[in-house]
Amino acid sequence: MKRPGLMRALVALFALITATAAHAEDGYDLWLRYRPAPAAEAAPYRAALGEVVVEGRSPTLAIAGDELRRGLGGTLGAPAADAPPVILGTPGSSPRIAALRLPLQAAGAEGYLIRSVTVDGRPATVVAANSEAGVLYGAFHLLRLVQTRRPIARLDVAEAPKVKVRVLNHWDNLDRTVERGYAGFSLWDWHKLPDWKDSRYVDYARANASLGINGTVLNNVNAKADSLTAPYIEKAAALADTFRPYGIKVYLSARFSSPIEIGGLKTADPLDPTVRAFWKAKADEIYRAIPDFGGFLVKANSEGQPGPQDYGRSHADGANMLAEAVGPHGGIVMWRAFVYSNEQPEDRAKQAYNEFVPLDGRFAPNVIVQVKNGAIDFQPREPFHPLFGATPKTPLMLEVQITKEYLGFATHLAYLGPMYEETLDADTWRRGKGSTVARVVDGSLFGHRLTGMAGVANIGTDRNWSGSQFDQANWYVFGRMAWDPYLSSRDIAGEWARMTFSNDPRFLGPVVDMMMGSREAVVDYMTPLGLHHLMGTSHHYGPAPWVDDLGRADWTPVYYHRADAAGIGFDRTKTGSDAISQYAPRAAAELLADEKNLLWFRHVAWDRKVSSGRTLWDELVVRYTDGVRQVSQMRRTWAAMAPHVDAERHAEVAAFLAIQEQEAQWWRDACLAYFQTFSKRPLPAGYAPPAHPLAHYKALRFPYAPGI
Ligand code: GCV
Repeated sequence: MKRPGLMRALVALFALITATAAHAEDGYDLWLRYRPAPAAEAAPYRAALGEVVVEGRSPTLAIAGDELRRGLGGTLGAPAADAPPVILGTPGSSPRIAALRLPLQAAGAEGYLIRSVTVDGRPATVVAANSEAGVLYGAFHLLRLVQTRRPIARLDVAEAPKVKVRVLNHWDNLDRTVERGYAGFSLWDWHKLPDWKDSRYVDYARANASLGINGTVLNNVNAKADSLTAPYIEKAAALADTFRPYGIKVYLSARFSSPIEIGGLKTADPLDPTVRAFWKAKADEIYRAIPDFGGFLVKANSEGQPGPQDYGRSHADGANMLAEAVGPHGGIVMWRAFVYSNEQPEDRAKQAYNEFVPLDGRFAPNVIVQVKNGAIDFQPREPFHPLFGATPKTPLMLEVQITKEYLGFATHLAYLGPMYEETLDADTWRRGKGSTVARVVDGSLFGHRLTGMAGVANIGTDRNWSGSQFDQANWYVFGRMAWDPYLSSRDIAGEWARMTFSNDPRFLGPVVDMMMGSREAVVDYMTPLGLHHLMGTSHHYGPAPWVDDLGRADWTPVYYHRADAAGIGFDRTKTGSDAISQYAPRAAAELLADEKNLLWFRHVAWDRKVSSGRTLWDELVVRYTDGVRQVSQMRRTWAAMAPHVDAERHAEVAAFLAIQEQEAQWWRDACLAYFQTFSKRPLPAGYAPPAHPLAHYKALRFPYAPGI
């Protein structure tokens, strides 16, 4: 008996099941999803990109070929027999590439060319580089063009990284907790290493290589000396072996007091010959296990960490001692400038500059000083760090946080591209107009060849790697900007959204706009107009602007906002701490003129009129409220994207946005309830009072907040 209705229903059900299965995604694949393109979109790529031909044999070249086959196969299906081949290799690995005599000089050690060429009288696409890592980067670039549906007829791409050291800093502890980590536990399974290598290590390496990230610091800057003992060196070597074919070097954070803790010495004084011998021997031992070891990252004399000042020595003495140990092996030392001490009466924002500017010119050539984007600590907004541009003889690398310690952890959607861009584009005016932080970072301002950019990783064991789907975008944008600090954050957001979700313009327009506004929304509902460090004690979750009783004044919010009956804000002009004088005069003038920094640099009367024509108090209420409104708008935007996103990821983002909206409201209400006790002014008409009395917010406790 024919039952066409039932048959149709079954066919429809089957189609639904397969479609759902095909589209069920949890974010594990990141931006390397390689989902099938609709036939019409695939057609020009299928016609242009045929079989992948790897010329030469090496693990890295094989990986590049496999990735291209996987990516093109997934996106376009099996290669068409008559489509021009894609040929990969270096002039050294491939006589055919050598015969093309491509202009590879400018590609340097890690760059590449992608060209439409003629090989053996037939059209072909060639991905060529001087090094195998360059070929791998080129392969990922070609995939990106396909994934983002860029034109590929007559390809002529030439790329080289503008920054040499492009590293993730993992604040991962040996027990697998992650300081300021909101994505589960550390990926590194130290206990099972070196014998068991989790397959995730390879996917981690693939993701990084796809962005051009070429280094990873495995352990927390608040380091344990154990990381430098023989068993842990062997474990790190196993990771280094896995990452090597992906062009990724391993680095370690070094605890300055290791000579005492694991070397049996009585001192860690950097000028003591036995201490120097310890570090030399330790470096030799590491290089025997990891011949391409990148070097050390050091947090010294900061937040209780040991350092050279414990022995009356300078940061340069400490850094140079380690530089001497790794130098013969080609290693570097990344010495952090994140130093401040509450024993000093000086404004915390001034201390790193005061410490490091006098040392300019005293660091060994293989030392680079690592400087956070701002002078306090990864706040939602900070003016650029005054050290940028102030040490012409010392290379500085930029450190940004990818993890969102102060921006709502994993559940707040905040795309950090605009924040990185704001710092990189900032003009230090140290060598006239255009002396941007990007030019300090890429070395062009003062002619440095050792250059770098570091991102504090947001990666953990969560299936989605970063704690949320949109936090993957922050890993992505860090990598892309470390490769080229002049890229636009909007373009990168578009790229990421295309690869991670959809190429549909009905998705891209609203979602890229949402991403671009998202960090500003956080600034508005947490710390508008230059306020900073109002977060809960130690865990930094939620608002606690009232905290005034910690062991150190410079960890309390009241130290930073200084609200009183007269007004609010930290006077860093001449009448106050004069931190502004650490900037070049033109830069100082620009920073002071920008209302975004108002309360960073000035204590302002509650009734002073701001640019909107409102009083400062009213403006604060408006900004806090608007931050919440923006998140509500983000929720609506995302809800409308359901047709374009698989159900699982859509639901996760929607749920997190709901949390963000509640927490934005909490931030607004708690801060306004507290600041109103000083301003003693009513909220402007039409603005709702806080939902609870101040005591309610003050009583909240979060002893198990993540990331501590
Ligand atoms: C790794 C901030 C964080 C600390 C971090 C420190 C640093 O203070 O709260 O967790 O320590 O920065 O960058 O060293």
